[in-house]
Amino acid sequence: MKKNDWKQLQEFGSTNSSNTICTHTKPSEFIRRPAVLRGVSLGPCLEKWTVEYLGQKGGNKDVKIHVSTVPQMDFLHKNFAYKTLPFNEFVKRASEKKHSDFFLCEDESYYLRSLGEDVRKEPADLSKQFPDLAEDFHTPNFFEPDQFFSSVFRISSCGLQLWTHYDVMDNLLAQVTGRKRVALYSPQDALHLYLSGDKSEVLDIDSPDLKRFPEFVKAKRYECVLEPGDLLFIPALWFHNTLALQFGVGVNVFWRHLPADSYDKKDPYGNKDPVNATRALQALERALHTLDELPPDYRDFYGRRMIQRIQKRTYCESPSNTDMQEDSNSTLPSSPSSVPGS
Ligand SMILES: O=C(O)CCC(=O)C(=O)O
Repeated sequence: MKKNDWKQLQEFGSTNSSNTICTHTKPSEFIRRPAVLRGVSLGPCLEKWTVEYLGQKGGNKDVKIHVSTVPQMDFLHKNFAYKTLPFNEFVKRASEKKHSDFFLCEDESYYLRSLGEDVRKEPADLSKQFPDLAEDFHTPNFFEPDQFFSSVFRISSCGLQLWTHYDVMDNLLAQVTGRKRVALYSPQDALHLYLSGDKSEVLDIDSPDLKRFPEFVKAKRYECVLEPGDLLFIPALWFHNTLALQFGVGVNVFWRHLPADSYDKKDPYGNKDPVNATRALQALERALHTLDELPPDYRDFYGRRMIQRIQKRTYCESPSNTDMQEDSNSTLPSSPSSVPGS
């Protein structure tokens, strides 16, 4: 595989043809932006992972799944139920449009985000939870083995849409079967996304309620459609929203691109803010609490000055500046070798 096969995503609706802006030739140009690599040899999974085969090899191990009456899942208002099914039964149901056995209604939608053995402590790892299937799935080594954090099954009914969120680790989303649309937003657009924790309150990104979310129009959308054999690089902090255009199976692999002690140790999902960010947010809360003791016009005055100071100290000068930094940490390391089930 050649590095220059990666294509960075371009802004959605741009007049450039296709979803790529250019083909990069130098690894150092591989900046912390989403990029897609098409037609990767992901191993035998590309041929083998039919519903029947997944059922046979994955067996009847219980999996915890999301089930909803509507395909657009909403974590903030919990419009879905957590249910448990044997893996083989889950895959069968997720692949059908109408179900003879169901929990909520005959056309309910299913989603699996696989979990570790001890869901509160251990990140998911395909090679531990589904060793026979993990053998079929190979990804190129884009990071050192000790950076590996988790590998997660993403199996969705046709039409299933997952809420917009960010994760704190770098991530490769591999599409094995089915097609999936992925929309992404830059971390620099966070303030236009109406965040509640790591999730956006704007559920319907295609037809947003602009009375409630007027700033959303300012968020630049990047988009691609993943086909079997495609890998999408989702850098940490980039927001993403997925829509399964068909029943499909994907695997995503997270790795730590910051030093290991930057991350919260009790975070099996890889979505808790880095330790220093959490501390800074707590310190801000304390600072605001201190300001509460002053009269409103003083709070306003010092609040504005604090904002300016934070901006000066933390903002990258301009989006294009961060994009163009040549930082070896910000590149995807390349290696032609493969590891099964990593
Ligand atoms: O593919 C999906 O359904 C969701 C992927 C995702 O959220 C991720 O890769 O972090």
